[in-house]
Parts: sequence; C-alpha cells; structure tokens
Amino acid sequence: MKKKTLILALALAFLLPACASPIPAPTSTPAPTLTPSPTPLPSAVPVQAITGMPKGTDGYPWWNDTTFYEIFVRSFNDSNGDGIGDFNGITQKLDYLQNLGITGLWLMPIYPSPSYHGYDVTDYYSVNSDYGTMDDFKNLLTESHKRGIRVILDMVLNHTSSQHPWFKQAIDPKSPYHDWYIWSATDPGYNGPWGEQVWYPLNGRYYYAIFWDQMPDLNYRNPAVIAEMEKVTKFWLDLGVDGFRLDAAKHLIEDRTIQADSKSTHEFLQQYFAYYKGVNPNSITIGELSGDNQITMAEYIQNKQLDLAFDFNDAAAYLSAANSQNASLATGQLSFSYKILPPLQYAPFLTNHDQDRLMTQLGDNANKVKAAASMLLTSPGVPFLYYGEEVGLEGGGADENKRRPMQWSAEANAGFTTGTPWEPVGPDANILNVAAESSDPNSILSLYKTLIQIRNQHAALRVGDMSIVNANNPGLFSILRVSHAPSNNSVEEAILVLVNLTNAPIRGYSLGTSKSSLKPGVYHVAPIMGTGPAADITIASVGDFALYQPVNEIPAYKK
Ligand SMILES: [Ca+2]
Ligand SMILES: [Ca+2]
Repeated sequence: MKKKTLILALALAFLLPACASPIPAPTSTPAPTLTPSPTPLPSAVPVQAITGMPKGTDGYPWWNDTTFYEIFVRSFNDSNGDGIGDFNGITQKLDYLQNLGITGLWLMPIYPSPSYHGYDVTDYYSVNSDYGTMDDFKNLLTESHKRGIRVILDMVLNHTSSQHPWFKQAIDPKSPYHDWYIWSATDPGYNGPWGEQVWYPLNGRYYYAIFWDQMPDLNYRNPAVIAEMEKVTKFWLDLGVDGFRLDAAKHLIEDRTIQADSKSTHEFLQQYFAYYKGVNPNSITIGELSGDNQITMAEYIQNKQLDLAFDFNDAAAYLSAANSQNASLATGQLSFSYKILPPLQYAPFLTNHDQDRLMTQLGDNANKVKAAASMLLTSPGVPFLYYGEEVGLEGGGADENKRRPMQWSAEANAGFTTGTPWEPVGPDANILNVAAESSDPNSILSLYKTLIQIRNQHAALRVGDMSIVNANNPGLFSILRVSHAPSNNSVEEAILVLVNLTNAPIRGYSLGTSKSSLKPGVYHVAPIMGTGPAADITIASVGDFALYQPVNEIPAYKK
C-alpha cells in the first residue's frame, strides 16, 4: 500500500479544488522500483470513496461512512400546498440531498401526535396524516435507499402522549394498562432533574411525567411495555428503516429519585440492543444523552446499549472555538472524546432542533459558520447536520423558531409551500436559500457540499485516527487524520486539516506534533482544498514532526 499524504488547507476564503496525489519520497535509500522521475504536481486522488449505499470502510460499520441530516418533516418541503411539510416533499428533495453528499436521514417523529413537534405519540404503528400516508412514507424509504441514503426514525420510548389510548385506559386503576405507566397513591414529593414537577394528580392518584404533564412516562418495569415497544421496533425495521434516534435515552427507567442514567436504564438498553440487532444486525441506535459527559456516554456504547451517542460536548466546543476564534477550545474537547469513547463511535454535530440555530449562535457571521462546519466535517465520529444549517437558517428562543420552514428559494415562503406555511419563514430567506447559494461558490452551501463530498471521497476523514497538531497560533485549527488497512495496519491515507478560524490571513505559523501513526519518511503534500503547491513534510521516528509550514499563508474565508 502506497503511503499518501494529503493536505486539506481549509482557508476561510479559498476553496480551490486543487487535487493531487502524493507519492512518498523515500528518506534515504530509494526502493529499487521507485525510479527517480520528475515530480509532477501531486494530485489528491480519492482514497476509498463511497459509492452507493455506504458499507463501511476498514472494518468500521456503515455509519462511520455516513453523513446524517436531521429533518423536521413539518418544515422541510410541502408537496401539496397545505403549508405543512410532508413525506412526498422530502422525496422531491432527495436529489438535492444526494447531490449534497448526504448518506443518512434522521426524521424527527413521524407518528400521529396532538403536538406540532410530534414527541408525544398517540400511535406508534402509523404515520401522522399531516405528513402523508404510509405508502408515501414507504416510497420515501425506497427512493432514499435507491440514492444510497439510509433513513432512521426518532423513537420516543420514554413516554407517550396523554392522549394515547393506552394512557386514557390507564387512568382506571382496574385497567390492564394502568401498570403501563408509573403511579403513586400519594404525592412522592420530589422534583425532576431540572427541579421541575414530575408527579401529577389524576383521578385520585399521581402519575410520573419527567418532561411535561401531557407526556406520561411509560413503565419499563412492566414486561408488557417492553414487549410492546419491541414490537413497535420490529414493525419499523421490517418496513425497511435503518434504525432509530432514541429520544431521552438516559431517562427511560427511574431508580426512585435517580431519574437519569440509572442502572435500570443501562440494563434495559442492553436488552433492547440485543433485541433490535436480532431483528436486523445492521440497524443502529443513536442515543440522546444530553448533559452526560464522555465517561457516562462511553458506558452506554462500550457495553452494547447504544451504537452511538450524540456528542453534545463536542458540539458546544466547535461553537466556542468558532465564536472565540480559538482552536484550543475545540481540540481539547475533541481529543478527550477521541480518547474516552469507543473508536469513532459517537456522533458530533453543531446544533439540533432543541438549540438556537448555528447561524444565530454565531452572531449571523457566515464565516464563523463556515469555520464550524469545516471543523465538524473533518473530525472523527459520525457527523449529523440539522436541516437548513447548510444555507445559514436563523432562529432562536422559542422552539418553533429553531424549526422554521427550509429556505429553498427567494420565491414566496422561501419556496417551501405554495400555501400558507404552518410557521413563517425566517429572516433573510431571500438571500439565505438553496437556489441563491447553489450558484455562489463562496456560499455556506457550497462549502458544506465540498466538505461532505471530500469526506465521502477520503477514508482518512471518515475512519482515520486523529492526532492534534500544534499550530503555534490560537486561530489555526489543525488535526491529522490517518487511515490504516485493517489487514496489516499500513497507512492508507493521511489528511492534514488546517482551518483558519479568524477573519484575517494567518502567516508565520508552525505545525508540529509529538506523535502520530505516520511512518517515518518524507512525503509530498497535495492540497485537496486551498492553495498549492505545498512543502514536503518530514516525519520522524514516532510519527512526529516539527516546524512544518506547508504554505506561507492560510487565507481567511471570503465573505
Ligand atoms: Ca403538505
Ligand atoms: Ca422514564
């Protein structure tokens, strides 16, 4: 296997698609087969590019080859003019998503629900009629798979709607459904993890609801509940979905006043993991463990309770680094995640549907958005994007503002609907939209597309190991990603990531690291993005290098 080093100079302005493939220059004694030849400008050829449905690279599972995209169905695209996004609307936009390089979708809850967001479910076996029919959903699934895009669903195990027929019957203590929920004859008198009320009086008794009185928690100490939710799980897997995002995964079972990460929750998820893998060994769960640290997250993953967990800490770190233009705020957290969590089995992101929009958190500064995206999409783990992030959707405060209609064009209602949108489109929809940004090579969208496609083309970014590179400049984010052939551990591909987080060119920097998995030698370096040609790099005995400056200047992104 040839050693290859590629440099990814991600400058906040230069997106030169220069490509070239480097050949290692032997340090001392050239191998006889390597004839000294005039060195052409090295070109960065794709290494282990994804084609079709991601299957996994270098022994990693398929999800390590996947860039996921979270969709709030109500807000993505309305196909029939009723102002509500729907399954057929998503199907119409699958070519857009495929073109962007997306290989996985997470659909927020698609089940019948009295709420606009859908996290209070009234029937786990059907779809919300606002979004279309089951046939529409099946068509979306088929068309996604045809384009190499897997689909996972939001699975709300912790609670149902108070309008669910199970709960309506459960109110009667004599009903067999009574024990499907959590009751007390008297008020136990304690509050929830956020100090909130969790016990609510009803019909002379009290029921437990960690989030909201209209979302009563299911009782997973009742085997009938476990059996039913396993049946739900099998129903959707048999239909062809590829897995689930597990809502509130850390709150499933309470050990008295321990209402998060309880021993019982860990035990339940271990059993659930074995169950869904038994139905489909390739299916996946990604847990929402908001607020947990890396050590707690690791317990779920290494003990086969979840395949992945969202990394809220990496998310916060990317935003801090982008906002403060200080790379160490990201690299410190990234190396902690990389060290503590099972290899690459976590899901970093920037923001999700519960958080203020990326653009809003970064002060409507498109360059900071580009910097954050550049860090996320070159880093270890399985990246998740939130719909609209790629065009700079804005919004914060009330949840509805974080979940506004997607901005497709400068037409009425941002091209989301021909009717009246369920929620008004955001500000700046006439500028920040897919149509406008598609034709602008310096747009946020163009950068996202380039980054996702580079990740799809290069194994080092998807499954490479990671070394933090000291850049001797706080504004320069630098990591080294190296992928290895599983058979003999030889280096397949190496990518040096450089992201200028500041609004000015960076000169006079110097890169070094005390250790990496690169073998000693001198390597040619070819730009994937950014300016070239780049200086050769000399790797010493333990993969270390020092005082390296591939190019004189790392430019700032163009506005
Ligand atoms: Ca509709
Ligand atoms: Ca619970």
